[in-house]
Amino acid sequence: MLVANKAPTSNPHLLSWVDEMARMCKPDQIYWVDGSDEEAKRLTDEAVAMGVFIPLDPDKKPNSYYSRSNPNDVARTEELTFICTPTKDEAGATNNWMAPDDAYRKLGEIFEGSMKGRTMYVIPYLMGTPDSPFAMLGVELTDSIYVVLNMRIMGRIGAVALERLGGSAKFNRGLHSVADCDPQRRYICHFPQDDAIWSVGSGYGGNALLGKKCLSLRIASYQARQEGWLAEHMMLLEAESPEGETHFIAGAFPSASGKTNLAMLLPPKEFEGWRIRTIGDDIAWMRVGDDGRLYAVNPEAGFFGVAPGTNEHTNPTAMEMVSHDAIFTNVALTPDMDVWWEGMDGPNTDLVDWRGRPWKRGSKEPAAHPNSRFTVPLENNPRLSRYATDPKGVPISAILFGGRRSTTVPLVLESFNWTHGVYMGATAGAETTAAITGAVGRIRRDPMAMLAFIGYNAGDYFAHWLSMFGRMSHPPRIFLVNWFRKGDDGRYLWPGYGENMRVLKWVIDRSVGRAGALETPIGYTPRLGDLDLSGIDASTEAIEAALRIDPDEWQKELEAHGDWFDRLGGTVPEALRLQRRLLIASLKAVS
Ligand code: OXD
Ligand code: MN
Repeated sequence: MLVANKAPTSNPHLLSWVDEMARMCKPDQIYWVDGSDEEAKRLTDEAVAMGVFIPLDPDKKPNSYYSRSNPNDVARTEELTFICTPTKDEAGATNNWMAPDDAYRKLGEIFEGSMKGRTMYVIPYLMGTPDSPFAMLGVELTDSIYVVLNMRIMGRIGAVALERLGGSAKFNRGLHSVADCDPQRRYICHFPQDDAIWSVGSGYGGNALLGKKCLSLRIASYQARQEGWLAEHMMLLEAESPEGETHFIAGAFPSASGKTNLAMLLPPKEFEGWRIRTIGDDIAWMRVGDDGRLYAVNPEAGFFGVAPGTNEHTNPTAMEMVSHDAIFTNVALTPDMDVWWEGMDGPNTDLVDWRGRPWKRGSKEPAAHPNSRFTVPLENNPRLSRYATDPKGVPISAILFGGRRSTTVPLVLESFNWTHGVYMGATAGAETTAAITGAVGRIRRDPMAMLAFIGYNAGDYFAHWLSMFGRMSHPPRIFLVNWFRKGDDGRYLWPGYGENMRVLKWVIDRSVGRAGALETPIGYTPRLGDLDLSGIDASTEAIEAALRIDPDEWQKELEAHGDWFDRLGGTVPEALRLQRRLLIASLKAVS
């Protein structure tokens, strides 16, 4: 086997593992990634020469590249994602399960010789900053140059990770090969007990950038339970008031429900002097600090955001962020080598769509794939919080659990206490859309927005959340929010986007005990007068309807929570089952 460059480490654990994997995958050569700018330039030129990257117009999008994936490989494949624990019970009802030996054997057959004719890149990486006690170390072996160039943005790669690793054997072992990109031979397997990930047959983001969903959520959530912390699918933001008071808020929302937009919110003009700054848009790791508060870091070094729908109205910060030093995947290309996606103005000319076919305005099919993405470094965000890379993290004042519900769930509901807050997260859900198979309008329960990312049994995960209360002297308040409720006419009741600032302010004020609320049998809601609604472009009736709690709808909702818990089985904590019965009884008592 050719050696493209000399291994920059003498760590025997790492060297022998790389050797073993290379003997199975049989790449033509092995290349150790050092993470330098010089290397990034060289690999980018190589990606262009290979046709993996197409350079965009340097005046319109400086230092930016365009990439297309295989049309059969455009999204995370939850049905092909497995948690490989010795017993099925450890993986629980929400995960696909395979026995570790079976998984190693089955995937080993696909990995065998899968890198012939290709380079195996060795990417040592850190999630979290090098000086952070939170940081996690992984090494990803991949045959995809696209993965190397994206991991370079999403993690901290190369020398910085090797330095932190030293001679230790403790690092996540991630093996990835696009192989023949055959959906029939595509598996994303996690081995929590071995601290290992094997992903084969996909080159797409969440399946292939192993530091992201695989390590930072699935493997990390498993380790977090053992070590007493939380690894969550949450955005993180800093809110600074005109008086200079700062609060940090974490929010879990199902995929494609506006987490990125919330993390980059621009307050409406009535909130002059308020500043919302981004810490992260997808993942939060949270630990209890010495002062008994919950501290969060964003382990990622970049944003891997959904492009369609992003525009000057929904997210001006993101538009600025993607104007340079960006990688675009599966969006549409303009004739003058710029990018376009649905939700942007225009297009004023014909385009080339995400599959490389000519596309005309008015065409029925979208020009950009609905899950097309941009990848940019954190620093591209003009409103990045100065705490975004703080090694010890930021103290969280409030946690939001978001749903995506056209009925029942009010705009915002504060929990009575931690247990009730965990209950809200555990039962949150999103209505299925046409993009997800199954009946449209059905509720897909997505606990803490972690359905696809809990690396172990969901009931045990709830128990872990409940147990965190005992570690904190100053726990954050927990709120359920829903920006998506609709009126009888099918229109959204709440204007959303920047206007969500009005809800954030109430949440902050509640967390320091200076805002009023109405106590209902299922939680606290703001009365109209408790929200700052000055200048809002929505009718009083619509806002009242957005806040309304309908006892009949809630009786049905609480029944449905029971079905959900039954589906999860015996590990659902008794405290949550009793919480449900208490809510039902309280509601009945007043109706
Ligand atoms: C993501 C997702 O890619 O949640 O962030 O699907
Ligand atoms: Mn996500």
